[in-house]
Amino acid sequence: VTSPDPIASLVAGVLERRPRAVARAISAVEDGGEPQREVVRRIYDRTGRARVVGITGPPGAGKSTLVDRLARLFRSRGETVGILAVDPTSPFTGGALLGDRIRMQALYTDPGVFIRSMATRGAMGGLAPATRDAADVLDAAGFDWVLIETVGVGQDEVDVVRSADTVVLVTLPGLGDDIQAIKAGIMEIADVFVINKADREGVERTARELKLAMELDEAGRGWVPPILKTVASIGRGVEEVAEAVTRHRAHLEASGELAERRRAQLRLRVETILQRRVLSAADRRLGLEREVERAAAQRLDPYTVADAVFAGVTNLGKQAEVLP
Ligand SMILES: Nc1nc2c(ncn2[C@@H]2O[C@H](COP(=O)(O)OP(=O)(O)O)[C@@H](O)[C@H]2O)c(=O)[nH]1
Ligand SMILES: [Mg+2]
Repeated sequence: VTSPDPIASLVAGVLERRPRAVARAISAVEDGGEPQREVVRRIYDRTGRARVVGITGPPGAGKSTLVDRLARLFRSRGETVGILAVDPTSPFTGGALLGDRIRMQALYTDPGVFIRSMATRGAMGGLAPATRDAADVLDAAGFDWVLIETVGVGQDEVDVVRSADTVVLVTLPGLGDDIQAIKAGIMEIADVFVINKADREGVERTARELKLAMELDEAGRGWVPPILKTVASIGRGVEEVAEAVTRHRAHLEASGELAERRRAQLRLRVETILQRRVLSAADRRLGLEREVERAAAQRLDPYTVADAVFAGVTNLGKQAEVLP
């Protein structure tokens, strides 16, 4: 890099939607530290325009296939699409059949599409923050849509999905008990339900089960999540999914809920950054591990130890020495 301010040229490239700059900016937010913060600081006022959609559900449900179909549909309307894949079993990361990868390859050559798989390990500031920041990068780059694919398990993944304006839960017929598993955490935040592989048996039953599970927490939502059936592999029902997502966005805007969600998202991000920063300061600067060992030897209670460590962190903060 020849520029005296590498982040500035990187950010300029992002705003011009240059693929290499977008890719490098996303690497920067994955690597953590000052570059991560600086990239987000400088692009943030250019974000907020993209429609951010989280696509979640169990492995093999057809999320990648649906994302692929949605991307094609949006492109056929002249809209641009950024895709973030957080799923380690995703074709983007080489987990699936060769055919899928070849299919995705066609999209790679289209400058209106940017596809990136997030490192599920090694994001220094955490996977969820890195993914949200990457979505910001795509948003600032002017992509009309940001599609985030992720398997819906674990707190990290739930946090990723929470940073979307619209959450699409993709499931498949015959999940049975798995619906109970999905329920924990994701079900409550799904805005659109998709039963993919509707070419298989058991679609109606799964639809009934979903509807039952949903009705329990439907009250007062103001938005009744539609249950759609798709055969993503041949594109059937994909227009309806796009339509539902668009309708949901309109609902968010009309009801004022969009601003509310964005506030909640910001809060979640700030909380995550704070948690990590306090822990990291305690760990790296105050020798948390050593403290714990000493406390264990002296049989100190956890509150006393936490008080002492927290006092140390507060002190670091006063000295403006809080860590990345
Ligand atoms: N029968 C059937 N197969 C599908 C459908 N959608 C996707 N598949 C296949 O299911 C497999 C898993 O799909 P994939 O999109 O990778 O699922 P993901 O793990 O949720 O991303 C792939 O072999 C797809 O070709 C569908 O609607 N019907
Ligand atoms: Mg996938």
